[in-house]
Amino acid sequence: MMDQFRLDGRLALITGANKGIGLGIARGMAAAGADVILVARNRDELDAAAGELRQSGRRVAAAPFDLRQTAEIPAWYESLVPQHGCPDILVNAAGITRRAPAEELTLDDWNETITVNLTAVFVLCQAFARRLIAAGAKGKIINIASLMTAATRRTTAAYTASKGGIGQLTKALAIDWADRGILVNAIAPGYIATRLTEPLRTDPEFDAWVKKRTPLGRWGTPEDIALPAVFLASAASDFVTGQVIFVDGGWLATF
Ligand code: GCO
Repeated sequence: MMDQFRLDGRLALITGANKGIGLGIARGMAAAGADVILVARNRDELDAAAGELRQSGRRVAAAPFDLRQTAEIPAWYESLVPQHGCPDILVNAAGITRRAPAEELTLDDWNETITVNLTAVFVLCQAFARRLIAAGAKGKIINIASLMTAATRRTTAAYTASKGGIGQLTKALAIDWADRGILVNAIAPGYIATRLTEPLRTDPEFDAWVKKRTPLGRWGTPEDIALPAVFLASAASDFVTGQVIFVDGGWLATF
């Protein structure tokens, strides 16, 4: 029964895998037996992550790519398959934020945030699903949403809109692809200690607020997200699709 949580023989493509939540999930999936394809813009960081993960004994590939180039995603994805095989797990963990009061947010910052956090996720899900549908194969998609899929705070309009979209896109794709055996879910992290939140953690007032506002009293870690992701990638979640699972330390359970 517990082997249902294993990922042996699976191939996971993970974006944002050079750091933070994406790297944490890559570590968890490799430990559960999956081979992994790591995707990020920064080639040096990606190579370092791949080098570390190869110690797990799994096949690990580094596939540098700039997800802002959304029109190039289909051809890039197709180029990976002959080299590495056809992924049956997709983790969309890449994400950016451009914090500013809504009245000051530039159109470029809005567009870049929506492009990376939402449009690229849709296009990559489409490329992933097309391959599996053509092969009559099943698969699992895990999108990384956010507390801001359900709530928000000042200066985060673009990020909040993108993560709200991720919550609903997850459900839409789950319903479109349920009859193809492609299950689509999202993990919505609370405040996690990553590079993206570093400016907030180093702000003593913000740090104290997060620790007070989070019922479990701490910032989350990428490892807190890794095992829920392994669960959603594994056979243990074969009746779970279209769900947004909040891994937020209890944040949204209280006011
Ligand atoms: C912020 C943070 C949040 C977190 C996370 C919370 O500016 O408040 O960056 O957006 O990154 O998404 O779930």
